[in-house]
Amino acid sequence: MKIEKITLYHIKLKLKQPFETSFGRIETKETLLVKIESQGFIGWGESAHLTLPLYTSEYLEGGKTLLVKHILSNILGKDFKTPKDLINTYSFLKGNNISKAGVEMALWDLLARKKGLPLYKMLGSNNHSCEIGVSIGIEKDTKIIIEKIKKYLLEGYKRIKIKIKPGQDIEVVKKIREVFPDISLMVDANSAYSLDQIDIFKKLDKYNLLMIEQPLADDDIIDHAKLQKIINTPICLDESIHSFEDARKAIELGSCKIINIKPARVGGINETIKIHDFCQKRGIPVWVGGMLESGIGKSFLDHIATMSNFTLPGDNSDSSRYFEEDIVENSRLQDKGVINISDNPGIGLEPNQELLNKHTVDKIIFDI
Ligand code: OSB
Ligand code: MG
Repeated sequence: MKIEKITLYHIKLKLKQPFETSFGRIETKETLLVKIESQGFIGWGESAHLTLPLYTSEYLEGGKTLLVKHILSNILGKDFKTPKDLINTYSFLKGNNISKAGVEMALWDLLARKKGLPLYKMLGSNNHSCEIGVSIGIEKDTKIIIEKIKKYLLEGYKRIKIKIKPGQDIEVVKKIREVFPDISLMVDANSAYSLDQIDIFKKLDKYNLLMIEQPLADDDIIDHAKLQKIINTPICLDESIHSFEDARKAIELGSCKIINIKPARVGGINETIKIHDFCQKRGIPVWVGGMLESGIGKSFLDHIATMSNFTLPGDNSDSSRYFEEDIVENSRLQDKGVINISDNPGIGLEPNQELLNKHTVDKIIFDI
């Protein structure tokens, strides 16, 4: 389809509560929405950057410049039959997967809408629901985390993830396990540790955690393999996996038993499918990770999480978990920790125009 018009929206959504991880604290989610238009159809995508390069080396202003100057301006007026055709136009640009993912996903949405198919059918799934978990940030007092867990369990979330950092790890898990001995619980360290701190992981190993997400540095897949040999709890990689090649190498080395696939981090849906299929062949379960996306980005995660090897609940929580006000309203039906995806074409929803205008801080239009 020939791309006739592109609009890039830079939006700001206030979080209900700050979200703290070992790399920092996020109070407002800034994110980029990509809208592409062709033959009367519209496709939406989201490049869910963070404002600073704390999680990966990408960050919003850098990604925005790249999109404006070198990606969006270059694809305007071009004709794409498949997402691969689109990827070929920018694959010479290294990295910057979060930026690329927003455009790639917008094309998937556009192609699905043109065909009149919900995205999950384009991905080959027949299943139209997925189970969701929730990711809880670091708090000063573990009592606050315990209250949050109670609330989220009542809302039906199927898996609880808590963020840890040195000094706020074993004790926090111990206290949570005293109150909730059997819940599906995992921890995410966001690369805050090194192998010198192996004793911490040996202790965490006793708490029957579903997995430990990204304990060591993103480029430390050798040390992750050493750690995985010593502990029984499965290691899940997040930051280390930017591509199918990264996943292949990590699995070959035994660096993890689970992978968190974030379409944003790997450049979109094409790479997501490659990683998903490879992991399935190797018996590595996957789940869909999030970047505190708006309802647009999250709805992609819902569709993706229907694929057959996404056997663990994802971080595609409901908008009500994140924002005072999202740009998508009442969109993603949540029934006791399960998202039931609509059969509308594409991702099946659009931003509310009024809310989008209200939360847009910058808008750039490309027109032929
Ligand atoms: O490590 O998975 C992560 C949010 C921003 C950056 C990195 C991470 C996260 C989360 C929250 O854990 C995921 C979500 O609920 O969207
Ligand atoms: Mg993570």
